[in-house]
Parts: sequence; structure tokens; C-alpha cells
Amino acid sequence: MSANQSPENGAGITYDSQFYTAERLHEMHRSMLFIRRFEEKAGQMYGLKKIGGFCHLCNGQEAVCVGIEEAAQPTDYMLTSYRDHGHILARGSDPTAIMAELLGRAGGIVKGKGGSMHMFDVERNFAGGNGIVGEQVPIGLGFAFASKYKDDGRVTLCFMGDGAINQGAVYESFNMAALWKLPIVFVVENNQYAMGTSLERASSETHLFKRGISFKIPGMRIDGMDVLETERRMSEAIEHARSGQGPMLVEAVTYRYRGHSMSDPATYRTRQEVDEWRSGRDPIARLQGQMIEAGLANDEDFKQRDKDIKKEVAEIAKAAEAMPEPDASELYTDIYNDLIEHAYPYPGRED
Ligand SMILES: Cc1ncc(C[n+]2csc(CCOP(=O)(O)OP(=O)(O)O)c2C)c(N)n1
Ligand SMILES: [Mg+2]
Repeated sequence: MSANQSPENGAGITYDSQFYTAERLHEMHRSMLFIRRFEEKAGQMYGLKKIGGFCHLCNGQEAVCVGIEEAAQPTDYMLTSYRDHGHILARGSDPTAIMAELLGRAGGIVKGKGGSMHMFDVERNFAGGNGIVGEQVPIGLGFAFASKYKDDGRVTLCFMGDGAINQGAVYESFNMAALWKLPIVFVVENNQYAMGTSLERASSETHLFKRGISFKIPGMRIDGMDVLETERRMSEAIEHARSGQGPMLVEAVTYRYRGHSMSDPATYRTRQEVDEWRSGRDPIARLQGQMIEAGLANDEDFKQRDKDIKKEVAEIAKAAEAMPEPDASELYTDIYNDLIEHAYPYPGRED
């Protein structure tokens, strides 16, 4: 990493021969900080019982969300697990609609009917938000197959956790993706735990990037706490897939600061371990440090940004809370019609 001036672009940072303009770095920083504060607000609203059901926060994992989005094209497909708020925010979906979804409001991104685990945005090629561990992998395979079939130049970015990678359907998908050279990048967000089970307790091969070897899928391990490294390496992986060379497996090493979900007391790890990641490797603090060192910003600038974002997020939460709940008739929309037609008469049905 070095600070420098580029004749065309002015001040910035060069990381691994890639020049990042000050503007782009500020945007990446802003995006990560926004996700952090959004998640904190969601945690707070959950504590107040305003959000119900399952809710999985991604604090600590922001560099993965933002770095990968930076490397991708908006037309690329993206599929995630239930830990999806950060990814959809990084995609650029409306944060008020996302907060409204968490609150079960009609203005939610899926009309308040999906909740935290089932974020979806067709316009932004974001296909969830999948609650079953590993479910998104065979579905992502289908997206990539469609892209190859239609020759539309899109790449599918399919995220999964360190727990999900032990699912059988993942390996069936690896085989077909490699066999047919599909344009897909599998990203394992290795945050060290699957609920309360550490990677070492659950996996015989803990180098998760090697899991594609027997399918001839090349793999790489990246520092998922470093947004610039994530952007760089993901750009290479995406280029590999887009150029017709088939899938790539990327293991992004990261850490979740909060419990698995809101009901997790996190007794399976020590406070010291969490502190080591938080204070030593935090992705937002790291980029801040790099930008200060490069003379692109100072402490005051970051403090002001934090204040502005906190205010913005508070306003978003207020606006989302003010939205009405879905009408009861919504129970019967967006579901398989057959069920309505043949099985479930409902109040107000006229036949
Ligand atoms: C098929 C299936 N089995 C079990 C569960 C319960 N479950 C929910 S999350 C989870 C752990 C997954 O951990 P990981 O893949 O590492 O993702 P992370 O939560 O760390 O992001 C489990 C076992 C589930 N949702 N689906
Ligand atoms: Mg995990």
C-alpha cells in the first residue's frame, strides 16, 4: 500500500498495482461504516422488540460486503445466506426498504413478508437472503447456468458460510459448475463459527479455499478484514469467471463481532478473542488508518462522517417505523396460486 498521486486522478492509494482514487476510498469507507451503524440500529430495534423473528447481523464482516460489490458489476447476480443485510446495502438497495423489511412493514423490500433472512431485490440482481444453510449454492448454480446458456456476460457471486461449505449440495454444485465451466465465484465467508461451532470442531480440512480441488476449481484465501485486498482478489476471481475459465472459490477470512443471531449468548468464545479481532483487525479502522496515512482525510473528517451516518440511520429507522404493516390480504399474494385456488378459502373470497 502506498499513498501517491496519479496524473489523471489526483490523490489516492496504490494497493498491489491498483490505483484507488480518494473519492472511491471515501465511498468504500462510507459504505462500510453505514453497514456497521445500520446493523447496530437493527440490533437496538430488536432489543426493543420492534423487530421479531430471526435476525443475523454482519458487524465485522463489512469489508467482504463492500470489497466484493466494488469488484462486481451491478448486472452480476448475487446470492447470500440469511446474513444478508450488509450485502444488499452494499448493492445499493434502498436502506429504508431494508429497515422496513426488518420491521415487517408494507414498504419493506419484499413487502414485509420476508424479514431479515429473506432480502431480495430483482432490480439489483440480488437473489437473497436464503434461510436454509447452503440453499443458495445450487440456486446460484442455476443462475450461472442461465448466464452461460444466454451468453449474457454476467457472473454469479454466491456466498456461503464456513458451516455451509460442509453441505452435500455444495459439492454437487461444485462438480457441475466446473464441468460446464459456469461463470460463478463461490465466496466462503469464513467468520470462524457456524452458530456455536468453531471451524476446527466441524471441519477436517480447515483451508476452505482447497475444498474445490477435487473438482478442479482453483481457490484462494484472502483477508476479508481488508477491503482493498478483497476488492483486488475478487476482481481477479470475477475476471476468471467472466472470461469463460469457469468457477473460482474464494475463502474470505473474517469474523463476526456479534452472536450468531440475536438470541446467542456467545459463550463458546472468549471476550479476549473478540477483542483481538475488533481492536486489531477491524476493517473500518484499517481503511481509516490507511487514508489518514495517505493524507486523504483526518480524524475529524471520520468523526463527522460517523455523526452524519448515525443521524441518517436514525431517520431511516423512524421513517420505516412510521410505515403501515402489510394488509391482511397480503397473506394471499405472492404465493403459489394453486394453494389459494384449491385448498384455502379465505375471508372476502368471492366464489
Ligand atoms: C439445512 C440447515 N441446517 C441447519 C440450519 C440451522 N442453522 C442456521 S445458521 C447455521 C450455521 C451456519 O453457519 P455458517 O455457514 O458458518 O454461516 P454464518 O452464520 O457464520 O454466517 C445453522 C446450522 C439451517 N438453517 N439449515
Ligand atoms: Mg460462519
